[in-house]
Amino acid sequence: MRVIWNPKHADHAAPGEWEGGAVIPCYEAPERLGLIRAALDAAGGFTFEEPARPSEEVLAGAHDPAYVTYLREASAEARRARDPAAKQLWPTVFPFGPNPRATGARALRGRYCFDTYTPILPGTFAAALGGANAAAQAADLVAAGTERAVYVLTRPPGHHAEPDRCGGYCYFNNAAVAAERLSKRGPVAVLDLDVHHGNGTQHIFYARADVLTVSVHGDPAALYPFFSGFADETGTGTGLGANLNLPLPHGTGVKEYRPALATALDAVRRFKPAFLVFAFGADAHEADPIGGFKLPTKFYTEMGAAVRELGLPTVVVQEGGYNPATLGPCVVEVLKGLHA
Ligand code: Q9C
Ligand code: ZN
Repeated sequence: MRVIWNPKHADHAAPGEWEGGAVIPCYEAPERLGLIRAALDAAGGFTFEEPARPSEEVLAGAHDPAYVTYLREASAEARRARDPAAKQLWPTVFPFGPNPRATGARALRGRYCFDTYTPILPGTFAAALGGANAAAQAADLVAAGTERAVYVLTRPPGHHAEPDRCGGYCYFNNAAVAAERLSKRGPVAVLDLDVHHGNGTQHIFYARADVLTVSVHGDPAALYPFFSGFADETGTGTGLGANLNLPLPHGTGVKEYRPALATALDAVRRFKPAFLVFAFGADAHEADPIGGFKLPTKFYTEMGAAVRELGLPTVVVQEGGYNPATLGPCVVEVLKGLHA
């Protein structure tokens, strides 16, 4: 299986995340990518490629130009700073509502972000753009029909990134970049099986009838991202009916997950897409430190095989997964099931 990986990923390495009044070690760390790559190497059958020269053009349709400019300039500002504290840009105040006069540097940090897990560092823009380009390249390979499934090995992840906001460790929505690109050639379904709701992907395509978004995740009443992912969010305008959320309670195991996955796959089949984007997170695993679900490693083979059954040309995009011991094995299992 061909793997497009993001060679710029380590340019973004957050010093920590701001949780409950303290900075704690960051779950989303560069070692994640190395662990996945080592596991795929050990499993065998995977070839690794870098995307061609990164371009901002791949972001069109997924992100607002003003947000792209902000992220580029904020990363440059962090790079130029001499004081170490000024090399990390953290939001402290979030908007009360839209205010076009809120244009100061400190206002923009809150304007273009929605939580305290997603600082902007000197290399954030380059790392995020590398991931978006990896996703675009994978989409092009799958669209060309030469590959049935391509895996995008990247971090930081993407599915929480909104059209104009970073959050949840995410800056550019890699899955949305792939889906937008594929949508030029036919209807696309995005299936998101990260344990957290893919709010960014949902919102990017919320009014579109040609891109179905389906997400199975922890009930946002109790799990991040809290403000979206509820079952009654079904799309808007011509996109009404083209979003499906399947929230499941804390503690969900295989018995509860399997029927939800079947419902998600049925919705994808009924939509009759030409392409699938599979936003894959390993954080529904029983050993994940932040997910709260109870899926064992062996279920990931079944998950991959169930997705394979759809018989669709597929771009798999890496999202979350935060247990260093189980992340690699989960990815190997899901890709084995998908490709077997
Ligand atoms: N102290 C993804 O999986 N909340 N993002 C963490 C832990 C943020 C997860 C709380 C979780 C974001 C791509
Ligand atoms: Zn997640």
